[in-house]
Amino acid sequence: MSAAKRLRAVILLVSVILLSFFALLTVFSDSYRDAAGPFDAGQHDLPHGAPPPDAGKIVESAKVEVVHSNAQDGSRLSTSPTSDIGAHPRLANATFVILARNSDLEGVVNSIQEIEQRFNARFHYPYVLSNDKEFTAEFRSAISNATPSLVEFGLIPSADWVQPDWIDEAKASASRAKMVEDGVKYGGDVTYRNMCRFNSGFFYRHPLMQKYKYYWRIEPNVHFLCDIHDDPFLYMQEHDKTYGFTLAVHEIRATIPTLWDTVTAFTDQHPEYVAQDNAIDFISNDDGRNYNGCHFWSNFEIADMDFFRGDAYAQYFDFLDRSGGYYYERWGDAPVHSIAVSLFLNASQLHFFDPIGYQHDDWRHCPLDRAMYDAGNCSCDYLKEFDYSGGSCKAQWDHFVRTNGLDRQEIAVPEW
Ligand SMILES: Nc1nc2c(ncn2[C@@H]2O[C@H](COP(=O)(O)OP(=O)(O)OP(=O)(O)O)[C@@H](O)[C@H]2O)c(=O)[nH]1
Ligand SMILES: [Mg+2]
Repeated sequence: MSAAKRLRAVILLVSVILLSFFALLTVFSDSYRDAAGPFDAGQHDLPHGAPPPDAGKIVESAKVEVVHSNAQDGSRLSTSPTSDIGAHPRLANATFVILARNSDLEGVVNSIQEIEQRFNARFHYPYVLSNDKEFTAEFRSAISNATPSLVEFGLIPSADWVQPDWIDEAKASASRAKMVEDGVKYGGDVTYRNMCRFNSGFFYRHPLMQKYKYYWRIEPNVHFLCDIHDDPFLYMQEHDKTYGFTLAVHEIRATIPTLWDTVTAFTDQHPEYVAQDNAIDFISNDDGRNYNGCHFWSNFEIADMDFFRGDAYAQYFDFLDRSGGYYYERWGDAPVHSIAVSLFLNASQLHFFDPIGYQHDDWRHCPLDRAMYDAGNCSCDYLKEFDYSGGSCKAQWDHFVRTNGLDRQEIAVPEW
């Protein structure tokens, strides 16, 4: 063998060894991440606004070439137009978030399939699923099969989930018994209370959520009734919106007897957190003396976690939590979120997403604008929607928007 041939053979051999080494490394790191599940924190402590670290993986599986943009806040990725599935060219730093039990598997798959079909097959936003118990291998694999996007599964630390030990259990159980007697929905259920507390004050602190700024909350067995052509996250980002909703409803009074008194005790101590142009007139009919029970239905939320991670909300949540109302009553995360965004944000930062057709249980919203109804290929019956029926607060929202001149701003951006 000549010297040149020998050299070529050596180079070939070294290349093969190196390639095998890198292939093994990739397989090992993927399976490590899958097995790690519960909050592999080291991987996730990126600053807010940073692009998802695994974004390459998201689109790689969808055969789209990814280019990290040079945007100053680093919050966007741009994809090349070579996609064979028509990927949207821009992404916000955002994720879907789903809290679920292993027993919710079918419902979660249904919800993911619908949001993929109506929206995410073109956008490829990732998903974060969390659970107070380990997700089973079956759950993980079925969910991962429902979308080509990145899916991460997290275990909720028990301190963020279980009833805190400073709650007086005798008092809490007496209150649960009374609610059961009174027929209050979920009145006797401690895990429901854990869930409401987690969704109020912990989901956005979860290590898997740290790298994201915006989230879109999804629940098992919800329905997306229209095609969503544009990106709601980008809409939020570009129009300085912090909290977006589709349904607004009345709370069950028996679940929140002292919530408003507790909120006003907090705002008396911290008037500096109340925004100048807040939306108090949406949640109160008498200038703040009483809560009217209106809240944005939190099973659908698109929101900016910088708000929840900020001082106002952190202190507000701690104050409410320490009062014990999650367990001595049955405070829901929906009124807790809604009161906070209505008081601590300017009303212009709240947004009603009319084009997003959405259904949870029997309550649904379909676009009120007929043109959107047609353009979105909506599958819902216009006559059956909930917006102006008894339990809805949409009329209060309309009134609030009109009397504060916010409708003019909404009209200025007709696409949403
Ligand atoms: N991991 C976990 N998730 C839960 C638990 N309880 C509720 N969830 C999830 O929390 C979300 C809200 O729970 P739901 O039971 O739908 O509560 P809801 O929407 O107020 O009530 P419904 O009208 O019955 O849907 C759903 O995504 C559930 O899957 C629980 O004990 N563990
Ligand atoms: Mg639900």
